[in-house]
Amino acid sequence: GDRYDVVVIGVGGMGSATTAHLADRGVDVLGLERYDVPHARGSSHGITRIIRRAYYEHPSYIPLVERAYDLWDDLAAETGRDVIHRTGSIDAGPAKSAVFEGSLRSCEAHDIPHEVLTSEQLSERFPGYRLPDGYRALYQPDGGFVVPEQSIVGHVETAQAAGADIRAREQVLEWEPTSDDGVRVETDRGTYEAGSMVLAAGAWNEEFADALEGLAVPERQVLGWFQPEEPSTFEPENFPVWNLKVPEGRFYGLPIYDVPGFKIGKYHHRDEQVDPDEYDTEPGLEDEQLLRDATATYFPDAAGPTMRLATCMFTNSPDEHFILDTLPDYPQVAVGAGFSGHGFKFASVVGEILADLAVDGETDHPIDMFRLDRFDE
Ligand code: PYC
Repeated sequence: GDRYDVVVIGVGGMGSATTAHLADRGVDVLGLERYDVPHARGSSHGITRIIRRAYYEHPSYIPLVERAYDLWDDLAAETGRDVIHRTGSIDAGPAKSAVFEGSLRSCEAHDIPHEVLTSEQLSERFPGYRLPDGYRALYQPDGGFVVPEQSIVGHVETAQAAGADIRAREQVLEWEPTSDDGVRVETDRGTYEAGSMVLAAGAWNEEFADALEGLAVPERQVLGWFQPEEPSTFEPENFPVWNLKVPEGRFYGLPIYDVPGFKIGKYHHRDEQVDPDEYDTEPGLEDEQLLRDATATYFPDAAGPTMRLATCMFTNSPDEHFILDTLPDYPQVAVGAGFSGHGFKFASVVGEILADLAVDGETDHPIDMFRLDRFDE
């Protein structure tokens, strides 16, 4: 079979960025994608994906998101593609909620510009929001969204221009280590050998490494777009992206962009763990109602007719923090997994980290928190 320096399994958000970084370094890289480039069966579609510096999940993400912003700007400049938009971001909830308090803590720890608004001040400034009295909202002006399909195509074009081979509709069946500490990868079309390998297969990662068993669990999600009464209220200039903790759960949403509707989703939508090849990709009425109810309560002017619904997947790790590492038994295999519903914004920097791990076995980026050994008993 053919020989490469690195084979990347999965050419979605993370894998496409990885191929671009590797090719840019002069590494001979093959990217293998089971479906299309891009496709809508995984976790790298849906037209808009939130990016935010106010990282309530943990301050350790902030150095990575800062680098991700720079790399998204570089990709936009290099390709001329519509990759990133800045709308500002809102992280809101009761004054004592992890979403609000966590984002405030992260901004304070890293000197990130921000403002704290009451529910009333928020609605005055951005009239689309109607939060309960007593809630707090952190506004961070650099928040916004990344356009996933454009990002993937941009990274693939960049990779190809630097000599990468990218192949869609080619399914990896299995891989094995070789006696020279490389890998052999068998697909439904051929066999390849390489010095190292990157697992960037999203919801399919678990199939390729015993060490990931139970640590990267696919979950069905649903996105909804509803027509606002007055569209301008929900256009990017007037409506920051948001994360919101309310009694019904944790929701997120984005302004109108490319679909004639306000976009909303709920984290862990209906808690449905799924097989990525078998799940119901068709949204149903129950899915829609859950998103419509939250829209009617907290964004009443956006709760008009349904414009679009889509499913996608989270791939959850046990602590909902990322997995970025090499495999314990196979240092020639780098893994990006378990992004737990908040990874896409980092794809540009994850590509850089996985390229580092594939070439050098290590990275200068601060990834200690994301190592696999945190799950060891
Ligand atoms: O990280 O802000 C986020 C996000 C929105 C939807 C899923 N994750």
